[in-house]
Amino acid sequence: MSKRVLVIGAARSGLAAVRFLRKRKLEVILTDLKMPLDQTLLAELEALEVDCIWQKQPNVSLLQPDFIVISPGIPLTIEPVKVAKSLGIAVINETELAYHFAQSPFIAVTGTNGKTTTTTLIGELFKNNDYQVVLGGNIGTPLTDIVDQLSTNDLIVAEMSSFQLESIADFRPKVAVMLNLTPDHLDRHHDMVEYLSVKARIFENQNENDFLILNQDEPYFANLAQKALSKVIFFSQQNTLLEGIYLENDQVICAMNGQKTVVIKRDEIAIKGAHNLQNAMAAIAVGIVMGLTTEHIRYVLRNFQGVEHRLEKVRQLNGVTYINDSKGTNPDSTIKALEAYEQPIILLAGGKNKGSDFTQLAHVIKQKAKKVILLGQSKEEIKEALLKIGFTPIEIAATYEEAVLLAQQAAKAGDIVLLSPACASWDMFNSYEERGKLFKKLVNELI
Ligand code: UMA
Repeated sequence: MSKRVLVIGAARSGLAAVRFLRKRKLEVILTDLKMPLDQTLLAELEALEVDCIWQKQPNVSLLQPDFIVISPGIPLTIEPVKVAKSLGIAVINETELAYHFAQSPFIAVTGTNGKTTTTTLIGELFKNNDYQVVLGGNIGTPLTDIVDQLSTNDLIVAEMSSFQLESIADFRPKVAVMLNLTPDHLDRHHDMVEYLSVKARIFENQNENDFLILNQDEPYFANLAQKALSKVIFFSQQNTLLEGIYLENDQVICAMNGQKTVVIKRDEIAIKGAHNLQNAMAAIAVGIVMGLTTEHIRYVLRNFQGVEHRLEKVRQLNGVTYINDSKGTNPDSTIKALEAYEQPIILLAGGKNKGSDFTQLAHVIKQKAKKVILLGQSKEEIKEALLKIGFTPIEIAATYEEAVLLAQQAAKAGDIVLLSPACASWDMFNSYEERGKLFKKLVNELI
């Protein structure tokens, strides 16, 4: 008898899971609290013979699925998951599903910030290197969309969010990377202890044949190495290491198996800023443990220009540079963006707060920004944090159109207009990509 799977969430992850499961002839029930408006999608689901339950939570006791695939954005506290757990029904996510069917090894990257840049950079390292390499996961492409294209000789580089790691079971990457940890998603994970323990699941199934690349400068990671069965490779901007990747006289050094090699000079790395050095060092460690030459790694690092929506230069107009950092979805990420520039900054911020506190961000804004334009659900909260420390050049905008015009009016030649919201996009958009694309469109229309 064919297995029956309940897929919860009919957006990117859920729909990919549905197509993947139907391809394997499993019976699928798809549910979502919203009914899709896209008629082509509804017709496709009908053609795929998927049973759909819209606009209510599914009754798991009644449906009796063999297992559930839940979308990452849905918290595990919803009633159907509670019922499933009480009935002993496994709840996994689509990454875990992809993992079960994948023949290729996984390199998995997690951390609060820098995941997308590091994942993309690792992808670049392995391109043209006899591997077929694909990127997926939190970066936007569901992993079930790509696993079938690859063989045992290829590589999957997966960006893994805490939401995805929360519902893995057997997921075991050949190389796991942990970049950093700062407060984020605390509306779902409650506190930093829980957030760290979810992130640390990335290496829970690894064994001595696998690698864990760990940022030694991250205080939250201090006790993780001893919990890992895999071989731990540290990287550090602060300490000299007997083994690992570290910085010495502004050069990135790789110390491995008793040998010390200069990988690259810091200023040769095309992506700038201390946070990008962290990303580059993690990627170097991955390249080294996977057998790439330092010459090749150096070549890629000299040429890699970064990713869309992350400190992305949109345009220069009348001497003002417009930067899209829509991927700055938590305060720490926006702090890093502000710190990356020396010029006066007009900051566009605000969106859906994920349980963050804006006090530290307010202090950095006071040092780095000449004006802040606030939008979205969290605008009053950020305004309050700024006023509390005496920063007053604040304007509130109702729309992105208004915010971009206000920024243009306030900017003088030599200034930076920076969109780095410090919040999720979900109050006004479906994704940070949609938010970034609108910002870029509006900036490109300015005269
Ligand atoms: N829904 C229900 N029941 C509920 C709650 C929601 O049915 O109780 C439905 C919603 O109506 C909606 C769907 O669930 O239709 C949304 O699912 P989702 O939020 O998981 O969205 P997807 O489009 O499937 O995107 C997900 C990831 N989203 C999140 O983790 C929030 C994407 O990460 C990822 O790229 C994609 O899968 C493909 O793997 C985005 C993200 O914002 C980039 N990630 C967070 C971040 O980076 O901070 C973690």
